[in-house]
Amino acid sequence: MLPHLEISAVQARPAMVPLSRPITTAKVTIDKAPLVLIDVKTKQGLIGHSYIFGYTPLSIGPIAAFISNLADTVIGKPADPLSRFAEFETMFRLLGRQGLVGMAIAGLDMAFWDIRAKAQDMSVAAALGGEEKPILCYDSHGFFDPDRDVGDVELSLRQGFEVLKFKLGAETVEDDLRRLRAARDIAGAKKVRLLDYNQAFSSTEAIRRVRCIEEEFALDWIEEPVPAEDFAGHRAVRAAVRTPVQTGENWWFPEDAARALQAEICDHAMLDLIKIGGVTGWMRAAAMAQAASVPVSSHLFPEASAHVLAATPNTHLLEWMDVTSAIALDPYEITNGNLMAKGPGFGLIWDEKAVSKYLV
Ligand code: SMN
Ligand code: MG
Repeated sequence: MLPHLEISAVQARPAMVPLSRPITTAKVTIDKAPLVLIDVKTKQGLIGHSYIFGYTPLSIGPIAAFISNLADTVIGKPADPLSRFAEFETMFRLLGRQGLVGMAIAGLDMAFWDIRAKAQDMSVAAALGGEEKPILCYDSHGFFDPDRDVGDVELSLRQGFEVLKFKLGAETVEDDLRRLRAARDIAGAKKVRLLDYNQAFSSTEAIRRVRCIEEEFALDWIEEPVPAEDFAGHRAVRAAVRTPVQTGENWWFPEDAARALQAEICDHAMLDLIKIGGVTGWMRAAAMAQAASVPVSSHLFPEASAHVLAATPNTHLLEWMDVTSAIALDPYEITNGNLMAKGPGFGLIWDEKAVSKYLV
């Protein structure tokens, strides 16, 4: 029986953390990572660490404040992820767990799993019954600009990535093709394998664009060609093009995964730990994907994703995007295009000296 891991304190700190590479889509540029750092302490002295990526500086203050409100509902209770997850589900049945509410719940769930694994002196991967093994990654590039981003692609090659993703959605498909060709000239056709439209188009325009691109590029997936909630649009694209359709980074909790998989909107699924409901949500959604024979990849959160993908039977790819190296002691590093889970817990330790520079 695990020692009764009573939660004694919860800390949520908003921070704007420098990125080694800005995140660019056709519409927005994120040059600093808007994060909420979560630390859950237990009476027995363990500390669970996790973080939330908030997409915009506007979100991190409210998320941190909401987590502080949630703290009052868990202090004095055991850091048992499944019990706390069920309690939050009941607590927010009327309000709903989408948006900042869901992100806060997921962030706490991940900190609880970090504690549970540390209490057994294990990694989260091992605590889930998985093996700490190298997970094949792809390097997630942005809206490639040949005049700005050549060095980023060359670094990917030096790091041993075999798979690269680029975000597209320029004004014209000709401009998309120009960008892709420039990336292929550097990396070679075999490595330019994934495209992300970030929900940019109607199904008609997405079909037109993908049909143009797949004439010249053999892709493993085209991601979010239409708005995430447009299931009919995803299905229409999937039926009209040869390239597999990828989506899922905007599925809220396993219930959204169930609806999307039942509607057969995609060939692949990519789960976002903070939107799918943390580790608890991930394990449930990944099981549904396996039952539907849909391969599972991760979105963001590479550190924790290396752990859950090690316990996911139909693992496909881990999205590499360096978000925490500026604030982590012993940051995760890519080895020959792969990433390996390390413990104890998620193997995430904050460099408090660095963190203090970026708190907002
Ligand atoms: C993405 C969008 C915005 C921020 C981070 C990542 C993108 C992806 O959808 O799949 O990497
Ligand atoms: Mg995406």
